[in-house]
Amino acid sequence: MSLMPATQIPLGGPDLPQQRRLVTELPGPRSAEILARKADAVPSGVGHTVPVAAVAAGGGIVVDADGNALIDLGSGIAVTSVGNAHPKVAAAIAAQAAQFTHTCFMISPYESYIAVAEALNRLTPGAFAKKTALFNSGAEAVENAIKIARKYTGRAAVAAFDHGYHGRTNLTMALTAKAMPYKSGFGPFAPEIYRAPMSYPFRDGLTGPQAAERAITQLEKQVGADNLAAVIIEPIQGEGGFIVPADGFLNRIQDWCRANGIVFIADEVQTGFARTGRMFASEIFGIEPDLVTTAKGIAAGLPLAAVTGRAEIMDASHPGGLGGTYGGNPIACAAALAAIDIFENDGVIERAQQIGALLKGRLTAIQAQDARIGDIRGHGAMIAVEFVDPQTGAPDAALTAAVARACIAQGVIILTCGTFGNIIRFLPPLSIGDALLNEGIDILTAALAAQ
Ligand code: PLZ
Repeated sequence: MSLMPATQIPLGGPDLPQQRRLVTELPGPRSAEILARKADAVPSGVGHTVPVAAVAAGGGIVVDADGNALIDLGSGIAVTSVGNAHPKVAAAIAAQAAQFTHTCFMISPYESYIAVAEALNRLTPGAFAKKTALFNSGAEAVENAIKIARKYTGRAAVAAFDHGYHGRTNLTMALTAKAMPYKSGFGPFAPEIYRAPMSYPFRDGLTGPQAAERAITQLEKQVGADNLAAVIIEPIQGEGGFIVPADGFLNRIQDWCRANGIVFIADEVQTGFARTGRMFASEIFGIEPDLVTTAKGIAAGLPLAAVTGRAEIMDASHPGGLGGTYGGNPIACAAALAAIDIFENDGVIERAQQIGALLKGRLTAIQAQDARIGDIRGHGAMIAVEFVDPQTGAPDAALTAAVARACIAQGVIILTCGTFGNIIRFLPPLSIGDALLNEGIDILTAALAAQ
């Protein structure tokens, strides 16, 4: 075993040199050794995208065990939005860890959980009275939102959308659309989950109201509005391909839910907390969901998730019906309070907007020269490129995978997504500088030209 000597491991955070630097091929020898141990010790079902072992991260850089510095265009899937190892977050974590690490909020409550709940009640869309319950992961938040909606309505059926992603637990696998890799062989799935067609302007050519009528008609005919406890939707779909619904789609679905006593749930696990250039993506569309699920960016990397929503719905559960040993862990809450302070006061939302403008500008210029880029879409620092066959418009997953592989080999952490695997998505930390963003796009441009 030849782990990097501790003296050579840099501290993470914003002081990390903001420069891409490759000192070995990827993986270098130390990462290769650690990944060989992974292969022996960790099941192959737990995959990885970038073949390096991380030792430090900050700003827009991830450093690996061989001293390579990679450009981070993924934020650990939209999590480290305030920047990895942000000093305010690290200090809050350290202070709380020295105070107490756990009492269980259901045994002896503590103030930081309540303060996170108050912040979410204030920050999520909608001026109505709200309450918040905390959990550990996005999937757990989604599970609890469905529990709450069922209890409130006394109904069983739940509708989710084509291309939707809501997690990997049994109920959330049922809500998730894509079979491979998320569901295949892992069933049977939870019952009473129904799927409706999504608004996908690039592929369906429908207006928002037209796409909404299509979805509503299908749900009315195949499920029945009276049977539906909840409709759950990502305002901008994440894993499914950064699909931005056409204007008016979400509003019409929300109105139909209201008219029919159906709880309208926005899954903002990926879109939440400044990612889209708004605190929540729901604001872009002017919707006020009954319940909002959040996770990822909320606590800068610590496991924390929330369900926030109308007080009368949130209060539907009998006492003791909601909870979990770790939900709202005090260290995660300390991290969340620090992260929320940064989101609110340190210009992070504006930075997301700038990143979006830079990315869209650069990508549009590439598209003008390259018909394989079928669509560029997204908001803020949640931008995607859809690769197609220029003749037929068919999704080109092979090209997408080849470009992503080439970028990663050059030290740019690039993520793909989409039902058809033909989308490259940009989810940089909002602490990344323009120079690294531009360099990342330069490398992508060269990788695309070489295919
Ligand atoms: N809802 C909208 O994006 C998580 C999944 C990564 P957890 N997305 C990343 C993977 O391959 O497992 C996600 C999401 C939306 C729910 C979730 C689930 O959040 O914290 O991963 O459980």
